[in-house]
Amino acid sequence: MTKLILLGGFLGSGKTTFMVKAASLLEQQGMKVSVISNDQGDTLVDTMYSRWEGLDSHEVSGGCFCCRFPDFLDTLKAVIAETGPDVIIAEAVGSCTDLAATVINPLVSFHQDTVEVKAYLSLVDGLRMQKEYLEMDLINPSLPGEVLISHQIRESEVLVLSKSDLLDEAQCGKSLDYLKQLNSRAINFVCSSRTGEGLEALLEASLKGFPLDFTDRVPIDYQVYAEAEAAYGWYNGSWTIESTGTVDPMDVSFPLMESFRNPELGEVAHAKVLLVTPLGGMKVSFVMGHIQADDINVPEGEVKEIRIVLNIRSACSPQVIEKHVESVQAAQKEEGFTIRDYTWNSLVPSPPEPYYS
Ligand SMILES: Nc1nc2c(ncn2[C@@H]2O[C@H](COP(=O)(O)OP(=O)(O)OP(=O)(O)O)[C@@H](O)[C@H]2O)c(=O)[nH]1
Ligand SMILES: [Mg+2]
Repeated sequence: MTKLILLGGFLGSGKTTFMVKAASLLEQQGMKVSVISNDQGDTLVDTMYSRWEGLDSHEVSGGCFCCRFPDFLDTLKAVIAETGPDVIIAEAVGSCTDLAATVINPLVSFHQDTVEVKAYLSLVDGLRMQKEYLEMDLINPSLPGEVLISHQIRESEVLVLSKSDLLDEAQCGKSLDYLKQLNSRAINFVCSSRTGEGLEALLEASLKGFPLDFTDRVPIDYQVYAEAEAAYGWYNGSWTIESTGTVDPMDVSFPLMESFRNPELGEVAHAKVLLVTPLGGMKVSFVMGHIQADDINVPEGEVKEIRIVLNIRSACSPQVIEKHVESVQAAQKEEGFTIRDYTWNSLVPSPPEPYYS
């Protein structure tokens, strides 16, 4: 039977990067793998990126797995019927929590003939642990954002300290101590999708399966949870820029990524960009001021046009993000580009109403 690994963890914590690296590793070991992305909107960088990486990639859009449980289940069934993978890795929306109760438990209790749930891994961003999480009170959370992140860490039985390549030994040790304080029953892993550190051991353990006993539900106040999610504006858009001459895609990506250091946007939890050109593409992310490229087949040379796919989740209203994108496009026009085929949607996540509550 197809095995399922579900990934949770806050926005930008490294879920997609992990999913893509893990899927490639498992495929190298001879397994057939499919992946499922999830988002509140559509036009998803994550789906396009994983597809571009050669993976059998699917998505549940327009709401999170918990609120769209029937869609998630239908997608699982369709993927299994059409592709018959050994493993499905599914990535939840980063601002989601309570997945153990609303997704894992129902799958294990009512749908064990569809899929064998093996692991629910919650990624904890190693970089955020060094900065933001030290300033928050996750042990006795009171602010909505604290409540959400604290719950994500506390509900999980497997915590994955991500981006370990950016941490030294002392930082890793300190972070693990802190995670233990927050959730003493969880099994902890340290992992880097960039270097591969810890990945194989984690995957091996995941496929064997972790105990999925979530009968002692970790409580969360849904009103506070809704408030935490609604603090973020959500924007997904795409457009094509065309040059009369030629352009190096790097010269487009750099100012675009730097533009997110705009205080009007508030805290940019994650801005991800896919630049698609006839020569290849690249994905670049901005997480809490940290810019990093994930190679696909980075276009080397000059091109005449670039498709830009942009997903932003930031602590401001969607209207502020829309205005920001308009100013980016105005700057691109001033540089001599023609802009066409602009489509976008933006929203504030609506209060979570899980199918299984
Ligand atoms: N250095 C380093 N960077 C990483 C690692 N994993 C992910 N990243 C970077 O972190 C950024 C966000 O990674 P994603 O995988 O897109 O994060 P995500 O959790 O899927 O984000 P959302 O889907 O928006 O919630 C990207 O720039 C990645 O390159 C890692 O192990 N090491
Ligand atoms: Mg992702």
